[in-house]
Amino acid sequence: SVGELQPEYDVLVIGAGLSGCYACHRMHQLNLKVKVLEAGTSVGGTWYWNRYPGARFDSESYTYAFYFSPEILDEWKWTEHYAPQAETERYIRFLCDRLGLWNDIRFNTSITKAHWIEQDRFWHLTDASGRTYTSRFLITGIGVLSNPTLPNVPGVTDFKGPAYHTSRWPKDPVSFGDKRVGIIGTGATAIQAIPVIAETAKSLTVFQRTPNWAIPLRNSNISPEEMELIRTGYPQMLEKINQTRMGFMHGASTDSIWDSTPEMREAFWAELWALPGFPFWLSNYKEILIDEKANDLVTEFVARKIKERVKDPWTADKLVPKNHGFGTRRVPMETFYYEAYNRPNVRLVDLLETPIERITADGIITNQEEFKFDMLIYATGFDAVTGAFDAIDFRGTDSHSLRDEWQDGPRTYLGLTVEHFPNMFMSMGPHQAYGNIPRSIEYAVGWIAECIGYCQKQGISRIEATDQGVKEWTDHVHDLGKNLLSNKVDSWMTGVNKNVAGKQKRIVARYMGAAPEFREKCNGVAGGGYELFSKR
Ligand code: NA7
Repeated sequence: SVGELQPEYDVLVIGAGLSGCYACHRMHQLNLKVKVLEAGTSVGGTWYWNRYPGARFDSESYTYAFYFSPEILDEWKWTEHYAPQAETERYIRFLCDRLGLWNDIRFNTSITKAHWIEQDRFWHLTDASGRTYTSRFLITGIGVLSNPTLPNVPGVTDFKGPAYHTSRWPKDPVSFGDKRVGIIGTGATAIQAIPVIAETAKSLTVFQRTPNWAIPLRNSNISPEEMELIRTGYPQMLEKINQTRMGFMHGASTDSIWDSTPEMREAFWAELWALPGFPFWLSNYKEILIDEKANDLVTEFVARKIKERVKDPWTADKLVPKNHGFGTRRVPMETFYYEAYNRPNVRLVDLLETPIERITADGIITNQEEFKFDMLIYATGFDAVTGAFDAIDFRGTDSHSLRDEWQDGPRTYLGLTVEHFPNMFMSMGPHQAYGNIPRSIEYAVGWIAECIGYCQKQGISRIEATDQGVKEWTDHVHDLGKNLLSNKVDSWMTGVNKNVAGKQKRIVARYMGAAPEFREKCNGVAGGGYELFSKR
């Protein structure tokens, strides 16, 4: 009405990764005034920050991209089955060009506060320089793995040579040629970086706490003819992707491990092992991720594969995980990772046996030995899932603090909304189906856009998850994960980060049902006029 206070924007979006870029596009389609606020100097999110050596997809490039625009899908050509970071960054910039997003993204803008003010019913955001922004709706696209963490060891800032977290890698090329390099961590990131750094470093010392079950990626180039086949096959590919639990082309096998003889198992596993990418993890016997006995069998197979590839028996043994079974943490995909340890310039240090005592000006001291380095690399991971939320002071109605509300684990409705946080929507927040993340983003942002469109049409100025909605969804998400072995293991997927105070305890961070069921449930809520939301 005349004289009513208007916010600066209809919609503010935090983060210009895949979520933020797609959200910007969908808001354009609704003719809404939108601004995307991004901490970095360009678009890409995960694929902007993670430019460490060896960074690449370990999902097929053509399934790990957007499908919403047939024109964009048709025009873009991937050159590798598992795209390296630079190619993905180019792809996201291309998206922004084609969709005309650049003018609505503000860079170098790190949001520190996001407060809902009931008086004007606006979101009030503040950036690190103190500038404020207001909007009616808020969409977070702040990532699942975006808040990097350093090891909680004494002296972590004392090292005087170059030291990089893999997720804050410099844009200028880094050379390892004459350098003694130390790297801490052996997660998916380190497993990509180690073989590449080992090729040129004078020496590379790997500090491992928990080994992981990595399997071969088997990347290869895509010829123009093959790309042509991929392009014509997109509709069938999408049909398949839409049916699988994790949103990849690889569905779970319906075969029971208990119907197979040892010979049949061996043959099946050899077949899966030879395939590129995720099939060994995702298309394996249906019991391996829920039944400990089944898991033991497949674990034994992978242990054998690792030991065959590493020459030094001590190192080979240390690289085999002892405390968790195959597939119960995120499975890193590797390209000659294990062979890297056969090089004379690479050495493994087992931190379970010889823990780090401190980091010094020129290296690392364990309880056994002093190491001197010219460069240190922290491949130590992230304060995952809720970490990006904790880094911003989110306040809802009556100054409810999101950090406080989620202290014992996140509570959400559909993973998309939170009680006490009206008009706020999360893309890739906790309790969403992750798996193939771009697929999940396309769905989540699409749902959010439809909800905002609905509010516009119905004259709703304030929509908020109800207590009942949050309770039912949170209970449902907790139930879904009960049988999974992965929920009994510490990892970023269970919200554990030993470097962060208050993150020592396992939580249910993700929706662990099948992606089609997630979408069906969310579609039902929307179709019913946004059930269990309060609307005014
Ligand atoms: P991850 O998978 O969380 O790995 C982090 C690694 O760093 C892991 O090996 C940790 O050992 C290690 N770490 C962390 N803190 C320490 C300390 N204080 N001392 C020694 N070692 C430490 O992160 P990534 O970046 O590799 O991968 C993240 C995801 O990105 C990945 O799963 C894919 O989905 C893509 P720990 O296991 O905690 O013993």
